[in-house]
Amino acid sequence: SAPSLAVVGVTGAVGQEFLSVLSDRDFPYCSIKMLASKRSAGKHITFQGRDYVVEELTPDAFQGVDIALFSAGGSISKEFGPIAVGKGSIVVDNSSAFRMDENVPLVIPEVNPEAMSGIKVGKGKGALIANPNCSTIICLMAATPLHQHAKVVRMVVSTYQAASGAGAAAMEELVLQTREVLEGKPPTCNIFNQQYAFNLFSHNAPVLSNGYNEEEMKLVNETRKIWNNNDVKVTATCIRVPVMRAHAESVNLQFEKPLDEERAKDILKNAPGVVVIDDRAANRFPTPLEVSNKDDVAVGRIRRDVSQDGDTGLDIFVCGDQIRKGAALNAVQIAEMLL
Ligand code: 11C
Repeated sequence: SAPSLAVVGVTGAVGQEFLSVLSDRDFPYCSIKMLASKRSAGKHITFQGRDYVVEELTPDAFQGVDIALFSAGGSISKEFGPIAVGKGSIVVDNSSAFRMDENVPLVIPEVNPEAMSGIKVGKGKGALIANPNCSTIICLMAATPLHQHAKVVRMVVSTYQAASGAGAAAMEELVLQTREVLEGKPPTCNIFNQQYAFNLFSHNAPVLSNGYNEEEMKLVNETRKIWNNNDVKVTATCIRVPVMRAHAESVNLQFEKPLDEERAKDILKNAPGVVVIDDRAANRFPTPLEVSNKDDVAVGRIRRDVSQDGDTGLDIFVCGDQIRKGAALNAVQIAEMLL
């Protein structure tokens, strides 16, 4: 029979996208609970023609829930994730709370589905599965098919990250600031501590003692875990740009074995969840706008890295919808594998 679902953080940007993706993919369910903080409890949500009242997230909310999709921030996941698991729910968690926990699979369905083998609905056992960070998902959707072919030994990532990664309030602030700057007014800076519209800045995640910010170290550590390879060398620079909801990433790859441009293009054209947009003559390559609200990650600028010997280096440019494949879609694909 169809599973019972709960969406935790349902009023947020990712929570709302969970509902769209569940609907688009005709995800089967017998019931669905809309859960959020006390502040949002009592709001009404229409989903698939039915009216739902948002319920306050409490430990009892998980009674009888088979699959709980969480996107309400790390502290909520830390508190309520284990409670849900204790009640027999399988939690797919979009926060960073459990990603690096060695007992928790960190999964991109197209990349490492085997990491969650054995976890299924109907076994009467709760479990936690972590959704990787959006920048990691988008990067690895393109890098993995090439890695499987020629083995990546080093990867250098530079990101251009959208407002959506910082939530619905950051998206609203980008709109507001753009209007204010155009009207010659000082921009309202509530979410970030500096002007965002017509600007860009180093990612807002906390900076660590090694000089990297947390977002950058997520790319390093999560890649190693997902590829099950602690030897791969990864470095990253993450930047927030005034784009609404899709991340772009420049990815430089160094391989163990040779891989030429044409072969790489063929591999990417055949990779699940990836589209190639690579028209050199027309200077047409992926853009955040054209992947917005789309499921597929787009790859282009596929070219030999002239700084490396032979065919052992490639540069690529990747764009993916942060809220969709970077968060909600990936989580719902994980949920599909539980059935
Ligand atoms: C961003 N990736 O684009 C971040 C937000 O670990 O899930 C999500 C942080 C996380 O700003």
